[in-house]
Amino acid sequence: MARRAPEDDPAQDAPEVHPPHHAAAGVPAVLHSLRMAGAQMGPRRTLSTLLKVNQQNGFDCPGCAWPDPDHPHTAEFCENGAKAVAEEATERRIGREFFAAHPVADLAERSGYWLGQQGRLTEPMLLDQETDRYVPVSWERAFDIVAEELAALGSPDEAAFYTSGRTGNEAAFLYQLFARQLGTNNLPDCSNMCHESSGSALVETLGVGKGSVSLKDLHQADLIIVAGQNPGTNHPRMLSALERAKRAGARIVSVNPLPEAGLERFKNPQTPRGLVGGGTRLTDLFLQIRLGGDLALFRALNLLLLEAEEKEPGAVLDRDFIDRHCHGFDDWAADARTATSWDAVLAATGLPEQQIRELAELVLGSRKVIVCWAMGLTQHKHSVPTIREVVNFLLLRGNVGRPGAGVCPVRGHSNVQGDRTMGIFERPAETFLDALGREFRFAPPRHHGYDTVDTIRAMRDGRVKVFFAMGGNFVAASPDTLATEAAMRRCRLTVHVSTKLNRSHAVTGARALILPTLGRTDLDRTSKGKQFVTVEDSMGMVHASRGGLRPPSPQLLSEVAIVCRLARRVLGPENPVPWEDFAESYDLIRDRIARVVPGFEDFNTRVRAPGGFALPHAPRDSRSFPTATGKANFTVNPHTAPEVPPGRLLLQTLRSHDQYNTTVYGLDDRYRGIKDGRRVVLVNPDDARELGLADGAYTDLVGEWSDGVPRRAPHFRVVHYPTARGCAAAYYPETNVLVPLDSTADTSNTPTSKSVVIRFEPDSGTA
Ligand SMILES: Nc1nc2c(c(=O)[nH]1)N[C@H]1C(S)=C(S)[C@@H](COP(=O)(O)OP(=O)(O)OC[C@H]3O[C@@H](n4cnc5c(=O)[nH]c(N)nc54)[C@H](O)[C@@H]3O)O[C@H]1N2
Ligand SMILES: Nc1nc2c(c(=O)[nH]1)N[C@H]1C(S)=C(S)[C@@H](COP(=O)(O)OP(=O)(O)OC[C@H]3O[C@@H](n4cnc5c(=O)[nH]c(N)nc54)[C@H](O)[C@@H]3O)O[C@H]1N2
Ligand code: SF4
Ligand SMILES: [Mo]
Repeated sequence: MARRAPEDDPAQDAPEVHPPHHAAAGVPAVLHSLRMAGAQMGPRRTLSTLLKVNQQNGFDCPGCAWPDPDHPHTAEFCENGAKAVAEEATERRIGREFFAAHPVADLAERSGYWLGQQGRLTEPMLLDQETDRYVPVSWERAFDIVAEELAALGSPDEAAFYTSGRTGNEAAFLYQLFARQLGTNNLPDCSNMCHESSGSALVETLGVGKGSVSLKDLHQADLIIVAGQNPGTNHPRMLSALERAKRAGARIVSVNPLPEAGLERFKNPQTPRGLVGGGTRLTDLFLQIRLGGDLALFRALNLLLLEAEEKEPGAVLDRDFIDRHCHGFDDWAADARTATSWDAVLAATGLPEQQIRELAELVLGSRKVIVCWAMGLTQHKHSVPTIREVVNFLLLRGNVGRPGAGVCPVRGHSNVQGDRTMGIFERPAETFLDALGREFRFAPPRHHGYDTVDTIRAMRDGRVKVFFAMGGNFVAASPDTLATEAAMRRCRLTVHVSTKLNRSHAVTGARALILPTLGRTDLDRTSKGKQFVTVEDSMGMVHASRGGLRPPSPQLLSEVAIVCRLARRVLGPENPVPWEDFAESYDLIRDRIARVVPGFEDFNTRVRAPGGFALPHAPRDSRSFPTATGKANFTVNPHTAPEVPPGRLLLQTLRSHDQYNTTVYGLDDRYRGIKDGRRVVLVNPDDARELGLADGAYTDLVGEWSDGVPRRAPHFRVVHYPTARGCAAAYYPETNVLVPLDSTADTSNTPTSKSVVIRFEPDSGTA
């Protein structure tokens, strides 16, 4: 199990540790981003490329799904956006010589960091099993191979088509059309591991699985609760919005086991005050909650609101809204009154009762409330009930569907929300399939497909034999690394449409293809001229993205072209979909989207307007709720909290400041004071003392789960860190080996990456 990385692959297990920071951004962020971008792109390309990020005629930042302001600054990007751009627009290249020099066994020994640092992929490659090396292959031959393997399947459901959330709307729409014309709904995506719990909870309670607020709402709110999210690292420009709200008088509450620097104080690099002054203090109240304690917190908060209403009827709850627009209030209230136990709340949250009362007072003093959240709320067993309880909280005072108020699940990948809107979903709505079938004159499959976890199970059991990925790094991002790798190796064929090398190219099926593609920053030109793609941000704004850089190699095809050529090859010349025309003119694809997907009427015209357009959102626009009851649903969510046996801690697996999911940009986590290493485990000093874990000691992390399978992540440096008691933190994907495949959220089936029970065992050596 223990292995030593090759000489030129820096060891990531000898970090320097400094005290955590208390403010985010400022001058160091600017310098840091320029340094990283300069190293990948050189000074000229750095400047010209970065000035096109998030501009009207530029490209959408591939960093995250945070929306752009109406009036962008000249430099409308953040430190991590710059890193995401640099990672893609790098001038480093890898071609056939690289693959000739590195057998797959060698690639499999490398760190994800090293793989990503090699540069952009430049030509299609096929794994040659004889020599254990990738060799060049023509596009024609590559598509033939996929077609042969698909034709050999007993059923189209023996193939799975994964999507990561960077893929633009046009490619996503065609990709799902291709899968459904083939006859399967096996369309797992990164969302299954990400905000699926938000979608599940919001569809059931509000009727729309997306956030209900715009940037303007955020600017106008009186109270913003940020729970389970680290925007300073993962959505840095959200800090500008929080700063603006704060200046307008909003209060900000952060709910997090970690005191994240970005939520404490923000030094806005776009303002002189941010560059030279002390910046803006953001958080008014910090609730240092235990992992998985949020359901208990919101239950308690809601009970306090109910009690306040009972003391002063009519003064607290929005009775008019509840009566007119909601369903299930009485059942909810009966449960809240009788079944909330303060002992259970205090144990689950680890918070003093006084702090929860303080939060309730803030709520009572605020007319317009928004709750923002990310992975800290979505990756637990009880995530769906937790988010449903957040909805109860907002409904009580009518905080949905009016300015300055609402739900704000902050999405991750830059087009993950758009991909879902385009039909990348293993459980599509009947109405969507009806429209798709009508438009393209075919009968889409109606039975549900596999999500990410079910795809892994199916590959493991030999029920899925061809795995195709439109972007992403399935092997490293998925839970239970060893189980996922074994599943992947059982496939007959694995195919990755990718921009950069990653671990999923090194752990493959019997046959494997790497299909290199254009990224967001690349110019996409066809016989019909320059093409652009479109994306949807976390707040339902759709806009155009135009890459401008000369592609890394003339051999690359766009994602759209890859889908079109593959579909034609697999579905045959008789297939009536005009794949060839779509590949040349993306306007033709948008015309079809306009006819199939509600809200995209007149797509081609509206998306050309500066700033794009907003998709409809019934609860936000008209306080109508397309749920099963036709109203916004209050739901009863019984108390649940993770149980941790004595001598164990609950581990969350999270992101450092120098990574984008499985892409590691560098080895520092600046705000948390970690430098030059990633194998660290953050432990509360009091827990560490009880467990005999000295700061600086090395330890193995061993996962505990009811299936009894041993799961070990060796050789982590202990860092005494001010996290909540009973909780630990370590980076993903190094710790994915500890997340059991079958430990998933109820309803959404999302892996429980934020609650893994671990024990500590003596260091077994190098990782
Ligand atoms: N630079 C950069 N940007 C990114 C990404 C990236 O990797 N790098 N990834 C993108 C993607 S795909 C996504 S989904 C988002 C992820 O954005 P985040 O969700 O912010 O990412 P995580 O690092 O997983 O951080 C989870 C946060 O929730 C807290 N937390 C964990 N468990 C709990 C809990 O039980 N309760 C509460 N209240 N808090 C908890 C953690 O302490 C941490 O602050 O970011 C996107 N943006
Ligand atoms: N333990 C643990 N596991 C997690 C999480 C966690 O918090 N903890 N978070 C989960 C979450 S929120 C998510 S979203 C998933 C992420 O899962 P994925 O989306 O599968 O993973 P990424 O690391 O974002 O994928 C990076 C790869 O995408 C490719 N790529 C980049 N840009 C493009 C492009 O424009 N086109 C194409 N075709 N390819 C491109 C590159 O080859 C790069 O190596 O991981 C999940 N896994
Ligand atoms: S906040 Fe996200 S989308 Fe905006 S510039 Fe930063 S990384 Fe890019
Ligand atoms: Mo995500």
